[in-house]
Amino acid sequence: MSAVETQTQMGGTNPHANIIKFTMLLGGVVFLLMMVFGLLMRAAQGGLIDLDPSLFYLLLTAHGAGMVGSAALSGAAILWYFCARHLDLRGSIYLAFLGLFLLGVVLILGGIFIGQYGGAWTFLFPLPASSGGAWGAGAAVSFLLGYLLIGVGFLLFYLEIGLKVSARYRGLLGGLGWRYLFGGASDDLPPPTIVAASSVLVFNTIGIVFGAAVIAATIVNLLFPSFAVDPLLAKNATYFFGHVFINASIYMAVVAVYELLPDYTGRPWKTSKLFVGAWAAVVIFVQAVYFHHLLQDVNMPAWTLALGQIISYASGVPLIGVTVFSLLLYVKGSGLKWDLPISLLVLGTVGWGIGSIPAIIDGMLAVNKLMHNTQWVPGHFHIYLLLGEVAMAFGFAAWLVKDRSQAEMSGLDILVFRAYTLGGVGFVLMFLWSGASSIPRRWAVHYEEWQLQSQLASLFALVVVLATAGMVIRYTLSLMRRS
Ligand code: HEM
Ligand SMILES: [Cu+2]
Repeated sequence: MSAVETQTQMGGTNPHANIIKFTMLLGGVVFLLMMVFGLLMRAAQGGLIDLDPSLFYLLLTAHGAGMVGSAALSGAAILWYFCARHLDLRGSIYLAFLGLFLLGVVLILGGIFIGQYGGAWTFLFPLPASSGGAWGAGAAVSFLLGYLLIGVGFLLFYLEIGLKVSARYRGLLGGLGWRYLFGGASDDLPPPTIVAASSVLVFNTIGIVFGAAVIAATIVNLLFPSFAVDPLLAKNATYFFGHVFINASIYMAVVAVYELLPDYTGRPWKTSKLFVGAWAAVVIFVQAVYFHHLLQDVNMPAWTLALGQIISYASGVPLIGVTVFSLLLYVKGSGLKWDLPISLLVLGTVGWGIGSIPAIIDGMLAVNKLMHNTQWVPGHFHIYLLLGEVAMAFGFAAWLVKDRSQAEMSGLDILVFRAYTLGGVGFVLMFLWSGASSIPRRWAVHYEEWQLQSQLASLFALVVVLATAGMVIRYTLSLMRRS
């Protein structure tokens, strides 16, 4: 064990604790604000409020980019915090990452709310350039430059983890644990956190590089329209990036479960062959399955669509299976005392697992033809984000400020947890029901026959917003009390 390991694992303080606490505050506040935007959109679809359609698309863009951004930021903070238990990471790199991230956010917000860019977080070419007069090229450039800065920040972030993993575990292969899979010795095996970190840094770095390439090309095209971009190629790169990036946020956050559950159950989460194998499968498949975003593109070669269908979502299944199953085994009979952090972490893991089911369904060609542009799609990803990544992030945040002398869950904590869970479940079910009723996604205005689902969903969303506000306030108060 290195000095860092002994110091931090034996209850000492994590050298990055303060900046991570600040990051989680930032992430929590943005999650809350973006949820309010979501509530406004859903209420408008339900005819409960009057929202100008052009404003709806600004909110939709901000909601998508803000939520994905906060998920990535909170996931990264979790990963950094726990990697620092095993590696000697440089705080200055994290500061540079956070600085670039915030600068990116400013450019994105400026592009949306000052420049009126409303082309959705997926910036699908040629939409940024063909606004029909709704926004100018400058707004789209600002939005895309913001993404680019965030991407550069992430590359720095992963480079630092990659360097330190390589130095400590004899190369990245050592960190991934792949030698062990093929008969290598089991001594000096990396802990689960390092296996996860190494895997995510490999596929997310590749994803970000593709994203940066297409963003750079789009920016050049916006400034010099004669510079042609192949739309199908751009779509491939964009969805490769988007798919990998949002998945990476969950794969980073789940590290909190590997590291914190043992505190509660007294049973360490071990690196097994199955565990290493499941993560190895993720590294390959999470990249290979982005084709499921192109099932509607008839001009794609048939084999790519077949691939998208066959391995579709099989990418996540081994890992989700292993993680959810192990979690249940660890919890069962361990006599663990439930508090808010561990309840949220378990909810996040189970929500992530459940959310993969409607995703697999949508990954089937026959279903996709029918469901793809319906609210079935936001239905499935709100399960593994709202009830997955975000629950894990709030669980981790609550653990950061946990009062070690108080083991019981207060009445208020129970109320907040139940409201978040039940509100969240109701909210996502309304999306799935809407999708099954063929209600399209991304429509600012809904027919009256479609409005019941949105109205009920707005009610559930309000409950989620209130519960989340409760968690953010609780976190802020605990932070203030401790300092
Ligand atoms: C109270 C919580 C939330 C509410 C009320 C809400 C509401 C909405 C609504 C109404 C839409 C548009 C649906 C449509 O296409 O017709 C949407 C889309 C979306 N939401 Fe949420 N949402 C919530 C939480 C989240 C969370 C936690 C995340 C991720 C961490 C998230 C990520 C997204 C994304 C990526 C989109 C797609 C945007 C697009 O189509 O361009 N949402 N949400
Ligand atoms: Cu995908």
